[in-house]
Amino acid sequence: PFLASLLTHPTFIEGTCWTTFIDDTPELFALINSQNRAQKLLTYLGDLAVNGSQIKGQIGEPKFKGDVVMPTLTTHDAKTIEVSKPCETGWRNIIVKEGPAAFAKAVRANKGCLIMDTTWRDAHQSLLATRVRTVDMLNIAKETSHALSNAWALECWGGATFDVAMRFLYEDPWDRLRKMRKAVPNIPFQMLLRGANGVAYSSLPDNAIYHFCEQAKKNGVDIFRVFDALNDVDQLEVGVNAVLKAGGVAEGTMCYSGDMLNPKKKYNLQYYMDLAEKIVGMGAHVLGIKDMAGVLKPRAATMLIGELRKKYPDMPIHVHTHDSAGTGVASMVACAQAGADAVDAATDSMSGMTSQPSIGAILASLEGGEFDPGLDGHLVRGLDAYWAQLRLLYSPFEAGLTGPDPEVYEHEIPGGQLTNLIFQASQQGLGEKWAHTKKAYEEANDLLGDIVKVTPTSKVVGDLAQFMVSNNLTYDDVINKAEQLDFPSSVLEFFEGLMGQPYGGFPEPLRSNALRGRRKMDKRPGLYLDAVDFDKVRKELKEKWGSASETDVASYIMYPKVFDDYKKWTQTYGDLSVLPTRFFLAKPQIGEEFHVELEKGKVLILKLLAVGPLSEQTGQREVFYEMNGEVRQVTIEDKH
Ligand code: 3PY
Ligand code: ZN
Repeated sequence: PFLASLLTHPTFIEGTCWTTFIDDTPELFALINSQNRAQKLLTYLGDLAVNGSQIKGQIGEPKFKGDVVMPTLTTHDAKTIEVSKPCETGWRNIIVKEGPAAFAKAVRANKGCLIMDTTWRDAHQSLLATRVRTVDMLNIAKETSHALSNAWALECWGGATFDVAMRFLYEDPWDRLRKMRKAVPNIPFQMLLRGANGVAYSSLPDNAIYHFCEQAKKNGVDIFRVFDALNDVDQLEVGVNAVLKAGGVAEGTMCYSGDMLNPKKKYNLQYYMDLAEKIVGMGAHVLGIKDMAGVLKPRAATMLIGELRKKYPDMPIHVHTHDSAGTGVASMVACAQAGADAVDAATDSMSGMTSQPSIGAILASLEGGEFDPGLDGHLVRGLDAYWAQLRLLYSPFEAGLTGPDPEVYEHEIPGGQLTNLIFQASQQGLGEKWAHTKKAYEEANDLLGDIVKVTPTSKVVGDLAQFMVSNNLTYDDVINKAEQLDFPSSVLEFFEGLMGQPYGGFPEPLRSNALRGRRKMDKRPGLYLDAVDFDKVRKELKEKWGSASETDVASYIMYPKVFDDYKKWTQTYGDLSVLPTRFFLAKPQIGEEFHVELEKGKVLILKLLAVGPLSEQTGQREVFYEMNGEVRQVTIEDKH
């Protein structure tokens, strides 16, 4: 019917030029577009039916097979919340109307300790390989805007979500941001920015970071947690300045490492106090403390936050942790009591272990007291009823964590990386090899000079550890044979200075012996990099893909190859961010009906009818789907 309407359209018959035709007949063009999208979607669904999921990291099918039941939100005094529209009250209004400094002042004046919910970013980055898709955030967005209306923020963007969205989920991270923003107008959105590395794994030219922050602010980010993986203040300052220029709330952050309570350790109270002074001096609006491995013990938290609070009475303090050792709730409660303005937590079913501590547990611990976060535990539990189902929907990405790992105090592996390493080790039986990996990680860290470990430096330590395990190298072997060893590239990049300067300097002679004549940067890499030529990038993208939005430009600068692969993929399969996750990860039952809303009001009703036999000649199969009542057929190569 579509082709018939096209061929009989008067403009087409008259043979008027095609572009005028598109301009003058938008309804028909929209039809072509949606027919195209539908066809691409069918190609994806057909491929999934024949070849199974090609999503990297997926093992098996979701445990959750039914329809997700949406929660009813009921307050502690049994009132049901009407969620057809998003809530409009929240801390974001202050940021929007009065700006970052007023926000900082207002949160300081607030008596309780606010909560940032990390469910949409770090929780799934730490537990489910960052695989939670846009559609699943959007489906609970309105409810979230109500239940968490008094939250400090939703951490929902940046960190690994940026590249994983494109690389593994074939989604545009900017599109995710815009859609979430529309659905949650009231709660500040917070992102994680890796200082001069942006959301990449090593430094970019300064103007790329400025451009990125400008786009992030324009598209919906309010608060930027800016850190540097070595606590290198020069690297950190690039990010903070870019956020200030973009008009965002700058949360200048120090990464907490080691054990402040142990006098033999490198990073002591004085180290953090000196660092805080520099961060405050940069003009950051908020002081962030990022305990990426979950090694900030409650007593250390009391001491650190207490000292910072005394020295900086006007500066909001926001603390992040991971619950790897099982002490997350105790530490965050200690932070609240010592004067922190906000602490991080995740929805209960997405909390604990390598994720953030449970929001319900923190609320229960602070409820009714001086530092009550001001959230209704009943509403928060309502949201969790949704996430409990989603956790099962994403079961193919579970790492199989079973309990806390207090050994984290020794190996100091950050949450997300710990999950990855446990997962890899569990594939090999989690036996002796896992114990070896943890030990090797500790030794690799010592070899590199006991560095701060978080993306990207945690990868350097992890790569060196794996290199030692697979080549049977001891600590002494690495030192003694450095001149002959073929070190992993991340280790060489670190030694070159591409990730900034470590506190206390690089380990010598290991650095020189490993680099063997490669360059050594002793200042921040941005000073050596050529500025990005934005016009050139825009032109290149237009030539390749026909268009170049400013957010495309930003994605391409961060991840050129990942962006190109993502674009290629969407040419074949279209934008699949709208496809419900169960049908993105696995084929439906034969005859099972499901709906996809391609765009507002344009719903496809789909049903898998049959997968045909393998054709010996072509190696292909026919897949039959019913789409809005019509039988459609796609031919798919069988890759088995
Ligand atoms: C990231 O950089 O993605 C992190 O989550 C670091 O903790
Ligand atoms: Zn984290």
